[in-house]
Amino acid sequence: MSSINDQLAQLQTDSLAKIEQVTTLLILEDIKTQILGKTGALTEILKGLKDLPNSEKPIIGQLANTVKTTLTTAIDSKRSYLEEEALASQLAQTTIDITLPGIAITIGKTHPITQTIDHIVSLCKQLGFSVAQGPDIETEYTNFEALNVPKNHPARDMQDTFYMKNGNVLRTHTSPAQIHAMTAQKPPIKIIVPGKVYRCDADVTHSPMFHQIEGLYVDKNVTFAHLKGTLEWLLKELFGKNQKVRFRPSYFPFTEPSTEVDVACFKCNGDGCSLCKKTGWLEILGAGMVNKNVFRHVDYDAEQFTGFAFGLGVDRIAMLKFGISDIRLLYENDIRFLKQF
Ligand code: FA5
Repeated sequence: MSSINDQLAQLQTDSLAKIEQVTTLLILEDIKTQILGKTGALTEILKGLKDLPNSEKPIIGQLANTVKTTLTTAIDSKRSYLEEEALASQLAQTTIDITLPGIAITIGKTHPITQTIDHIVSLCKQLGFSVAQGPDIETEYTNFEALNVPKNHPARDMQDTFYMKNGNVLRTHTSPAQIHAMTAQKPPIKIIVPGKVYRCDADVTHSPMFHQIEGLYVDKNVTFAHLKGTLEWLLKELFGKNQKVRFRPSYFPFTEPSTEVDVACFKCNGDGCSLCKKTGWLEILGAGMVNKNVFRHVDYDAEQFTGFAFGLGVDRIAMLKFGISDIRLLYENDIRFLKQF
């Protein structure tokens, strides 16, 4: 008995010393197998148990368990220590140097088109207009017929239309929003409708998708003077008092009389250049007094009410405001271009 007893004591002392000196997790696992594994030192010693008298077996068995627990505890605590040490050294290697310059975060800006829409909307609100919406897809009826442009009318050629397979159209202007608004509400009505419009048209001043802001004011005694005063004030606020502006007689089936407004070309200051097609002017809006035939479509009493409407070309206004000489730049999403506004 004393021999096994001694062997167990010796195993414990030697093993604790070895565990104490271990420096890596790999070696620790190796030592564990050598001591406590199926064919390890402890198992070897316990093979002698069978030769002991029965009375001594439980005492030695108990001792063996104590040794096993002591060594297992020592191995476990050494393992925790080594793991913590490995983690600490890994963290030390990956420390962030907070003195290094950071990566600059680019801050987005409002697109020049949106800036222009926001500006015009805020000016119109000062005049008492409220903001309404209309859909991008319209029926031929709302986009044309209700606006006094019957089928086969030559005025349909004024706007190169994108037709859909089901016969609907991508709205060619924001004017159908007039029909939606007047169908839903009786006069007085004073709204603006900003939105995207679509035409099969592309060059330096024409884009297949562009933006308009529709204006509509219907009440008793609304006259052309109200229209002219509104637009003159709006354009002065937008471009400054010195900007040259002209009103020209024009034709729209949905207004009578009608006008178009041009602003002196910013590129040549009115002398004539490729941007303004040698005219010295850029057309920015169409307008007029609402045609009585339109009132008939929405069941408004044309004897009692009059109204004016206008359609501003937002992209052209943005080009003038920011000095952009090609409308397509607005849609290329080149960050170097957009950063400038
Ligand atoms: C119209 O679209 C009328 N609905 C405007 C209107 C409304 C008249 C209410 C009377 C009453 P026009 O096709 O001229 O009109 O277009 C209006 C403005 O949109 C033009 O003055 C121009 O500034 C702009 N515009 C027209 N086509 C394009 C295009 N392809 N790209 C960019 N801007 C355009």
